[in-house]
Amino acid sequence: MKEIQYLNLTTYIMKNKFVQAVLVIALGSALVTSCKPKNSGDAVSGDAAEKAYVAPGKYDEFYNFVSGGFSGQLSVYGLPSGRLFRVIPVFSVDPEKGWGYSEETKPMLNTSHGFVPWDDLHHTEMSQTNGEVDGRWVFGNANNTPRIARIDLKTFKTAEIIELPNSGGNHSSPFITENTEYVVAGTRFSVPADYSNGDVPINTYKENYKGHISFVSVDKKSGEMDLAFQIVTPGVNFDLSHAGKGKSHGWFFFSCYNTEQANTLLEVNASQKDKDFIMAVNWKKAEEYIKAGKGKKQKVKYAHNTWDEHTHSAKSAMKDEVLVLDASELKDICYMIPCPKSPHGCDVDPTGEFIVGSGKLAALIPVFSFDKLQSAIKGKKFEGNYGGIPVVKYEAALHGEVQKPGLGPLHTEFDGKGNAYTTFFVSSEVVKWDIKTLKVLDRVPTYYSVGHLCIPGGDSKKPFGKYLIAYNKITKDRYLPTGPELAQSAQIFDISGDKMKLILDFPTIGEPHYAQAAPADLIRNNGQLKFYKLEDNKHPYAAKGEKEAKVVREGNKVHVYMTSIRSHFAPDNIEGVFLGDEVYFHVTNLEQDWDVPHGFAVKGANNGELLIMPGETTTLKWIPDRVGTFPFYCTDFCSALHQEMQGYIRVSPKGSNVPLQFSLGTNLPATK
Ligand code: CUK
Ligand code: CUA
Repeated sequence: MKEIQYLNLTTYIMKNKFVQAVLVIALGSALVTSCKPKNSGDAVSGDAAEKAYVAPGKYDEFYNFVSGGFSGQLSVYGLPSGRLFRVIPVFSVDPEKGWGYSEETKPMLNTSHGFVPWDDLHHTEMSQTNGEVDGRWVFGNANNTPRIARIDLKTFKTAEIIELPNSGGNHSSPFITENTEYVVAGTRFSVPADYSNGDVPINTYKENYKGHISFVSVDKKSGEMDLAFQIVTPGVNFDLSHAGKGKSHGWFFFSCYNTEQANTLLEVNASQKDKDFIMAVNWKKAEEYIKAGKGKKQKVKYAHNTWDEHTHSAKSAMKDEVLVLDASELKDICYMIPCPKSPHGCDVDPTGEFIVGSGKLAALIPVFSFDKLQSAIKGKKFEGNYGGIPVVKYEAALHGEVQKPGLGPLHTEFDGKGNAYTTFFVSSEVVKWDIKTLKVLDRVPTYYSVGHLCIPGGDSKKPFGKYLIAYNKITKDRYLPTGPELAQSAQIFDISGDKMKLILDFPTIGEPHYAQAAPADLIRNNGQLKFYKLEDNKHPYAAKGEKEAKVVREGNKVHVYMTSIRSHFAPDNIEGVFLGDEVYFHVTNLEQDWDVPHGFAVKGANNGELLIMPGETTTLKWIPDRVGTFPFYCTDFCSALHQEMQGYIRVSPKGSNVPLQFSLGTNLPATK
């Protein structure tokens, strides 16, 4: 589809209400199918590929933290090589690492709905200090059962998950303020608040459905999160957001669509209005109102799960209250800025002056000015209100529009040199433009249908504008086929020169949405943990040496205090377990050296394996389902005699007289 046709089509839709619905559907399917750029075969030229080459044994320049979308995980790649280092389980169970399978990790996935072993992770955001990426934590959002996770970059492990009440679809999340004061979450699906009666006819959306924006505070030292307050808004769909920075520090910007407040066939009914909104939130002001006691206490229920590095265990606490500010009552915390046609990405440039809205159905990119917004608010340049929230006049807040940039703008990142880079889903390209003059400077095709993009530090005050990574939705014909489902992909562009140059593409895990990247040294030298110190191990079932290994019966529960070291378990022969028992293997890895995990698996376990880091204790619950003898073994090739790292557990009928006994290196006395 050509740009000009698209523009005519848009104008036509505007003028002719009768055909509006039908044509919006057509546009919608254009968004889904997208156009394919020409010359997709020979995209990498000359010495370009060399730039992505990182020789064996050499380190990459950047870490890249990439959301896994519907995989619920976070993957860690190196840039520019595109090498995959690790998949960090966050919201989804991962049998490879025992995440959600070991007894210690199960509480991390607890919610007010019980154990939820999956979610949809779209956005990653790294912690910042003074607006710069600081390499301490990376946050991720759960879309489906609203949650925010904090991943510790010393251990590359999920350290905390907090659930969000009053929300449905936590999409506009987890974006942070410039000193990581808050991580925010805007609900994609407005819903009746948890503290109201939700058993209402769906067609009462306008009156009963509400949006909630959550401000989750982050402790400066520990990183621990706390739901500080929420702001209730009219029912709309909050899509994305970014914090102000520098001069706009203290503000947050949220894109919202479906300001039509439709609750059916949104592809038509939520595309009626010429403009939706970007909601500007003065969170400093909101903080003042909270301090002044203006927040209403509301009864809700949400889980807060934390990981303790000393007990190697998670705790889940259920909370029951939240403070809510009403945006329609407190007139100076929220302002709506009109933004053309279903805005998606909402991005703030490194100076904090420019706010970019990307209307999925718009044929231009509006860029708003923070200074102009401030004087518009002061001068009350409003055009009425939306559900009690003042609507600032479009022109009064507008810096300008990028004309004819491409089709279907989604997301924008910055290089710190005055340039913005926007992805276009429909026209499958990344477009570089000048933030001040709004002139298009360069465009490159992507293969195909790019969603998010990432420049290391690209949404902070200090971008490292050397590489740009585009995350694509469709890879038809790019890789060897793998049946009906094909890999999504990332493509790395060198953006150090005037023109963007493709240097590498590689398939990704799950569906990548947003990603963050930071200089490798920042994370490598942040005090990376190499192993857990045994003397600090406070796990209640730890065995800190083979002498402490034992098997203890408590009713029908059998606790095995087991140790693992190259290349045996202690104990490795266990008898006196009966059908109907619940067996808990608490395995402590006695190694005190980097990179020597041991694994543990037992036949018939309806469970994952354990993968136990040096100095750590981890528990596998096993309920034997039959009488017999069952082997267990180490799953991680830990030494030349790894295959010797094994043992047996004997299960006897209930009521049999086999005594509980265990051994290592000696034979147990024979019992019938
Ligand atoms: S969304 Cu994925 S392409 Cu969920 Cu951030 Cu825009
Ligand atoms: Cu321990 Cu293999």
